[in-house]
Amino acid sequence: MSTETESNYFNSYPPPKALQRHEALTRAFVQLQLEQNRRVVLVTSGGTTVPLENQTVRFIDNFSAGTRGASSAEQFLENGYAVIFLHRQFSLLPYSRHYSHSTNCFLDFMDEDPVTSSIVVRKEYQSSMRDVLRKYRYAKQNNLLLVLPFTTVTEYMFELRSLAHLMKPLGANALFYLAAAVSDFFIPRDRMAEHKIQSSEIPAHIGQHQPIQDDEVYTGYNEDQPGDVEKTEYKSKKLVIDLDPVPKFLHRLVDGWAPEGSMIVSFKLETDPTLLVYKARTSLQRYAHHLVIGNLLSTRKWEVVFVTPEEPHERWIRVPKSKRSKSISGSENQIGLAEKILHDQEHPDQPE
Ligand code: PAZ
Repeated sequence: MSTETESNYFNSYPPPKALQRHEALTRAFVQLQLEQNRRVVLVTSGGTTVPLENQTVRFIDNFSAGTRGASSAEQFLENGYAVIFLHRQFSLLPYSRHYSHSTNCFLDFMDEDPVTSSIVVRKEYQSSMRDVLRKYRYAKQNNLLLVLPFTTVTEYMFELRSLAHLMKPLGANALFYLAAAVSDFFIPRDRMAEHKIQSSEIPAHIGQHQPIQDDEVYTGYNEDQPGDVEKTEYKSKKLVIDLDPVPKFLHRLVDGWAPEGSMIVSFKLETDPTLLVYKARTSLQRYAHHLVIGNLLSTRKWEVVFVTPEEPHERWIRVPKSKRSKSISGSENQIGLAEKILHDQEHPDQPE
C-alpha cells in the first residue's frame, strides 16, 4: 500500500463510529504504561467481515474464533506486558474464553447448592477457575488489558492505523502481534449496494435497487399473486460477487504507522503444506518485519513455524501429543520464543 493508496482507501470510508472512543481509551492506556515503563503489545484477533451491502444484511466471514489471539494475550500478560486486545466483536476474549462458547459453556461449570440455593462453581472446577479469576482480576485492577472490538475489515484497518500511531511514544517497548485473520478481498465502497441485495426482479418503479449481473429461472410460487395456488414461473437472480484485493497494510505498518524500534510479528495461514514456508518467507522479505508465524488450518493448534530473517530462518514448534488437549493453541511456547527473539535483538551480545 503506497501512501497514495492509503489515503484513497481511508478517504473513501467514514471512520468507524467507535474509533474516537477507542483512541481516547488507547491514549490513556499508553500513557499509563509509559509511566510504568511497561512493554505494550497490540494483539489482533479473530476474523474480519466483508459486507456485501452498505446497510449490511449479508457479509463474507472466515473461520477464526480468536483462540490464538485470546490465549496469546493471556501469555503476554503473564510475561509482564500490557495488552491492547483488538478483536472481532463476540470472538473469544482472554480469560473468559475458558468459560464461553458452546464447547465451554459457563453453565456447565455451575451448580445450585441444595441447602442454600446459592449458585456455586462445581467442586472439580474450583481450582482452575480460581486461577483464571485471579489472573483476570489482576489484569483489570492494574489496567493491563484494554479490550477493543471491530467487525469489518475496514474497521480493522482504521483501528490498526490509529492504535499504531498512538503507540509511537512507546518506541521499542511496543510489539505488534497480528493474529487476526484479515480478509484478502473486499467490495470497494463505490461498488457496494446500499440496500439488501434482492434475489428476484423488482419492478423499475419501486425502490432503487442495483441490478444483479446474471439471472436464472426456477419454478416457485409467485408471491405477487397471494392465494393463487397455481405454480407460475418467475425469475430468481443469481448473485455474482466481484471482489477487489484488500490493500496490503503490513508495508505501511512497518514503514510508517508503527513506532521506530518496535517489533512486528505477523501470522500466515495456509491449507496447502507445500506453500506455507514459501508464503511466510515471501511475506518476511516483502515487508521486512521481524517474524512470521506460519500455521496450517488443520494443525494450527499443535504446530507453528517461526520464520525469521536471522538463522536458522525456520523453526518448527510442536506441542507434544501428550500435552495437546491441555494446550492453549501452543501459545506458551510461541511467546517464549518471541520473547527470546525480542531479547536477542535488543541485546545481541547478552545471554538471556
Ligand atoms: O482464531 P483461531 O485460533 O481459530 O485461528 C488463528 C489463526 C489461524 C487465524 C492465526 O493463527 C493466523 O494465522 N492468522 C493470520 C491469518 C492470515 O491472514 O493468514
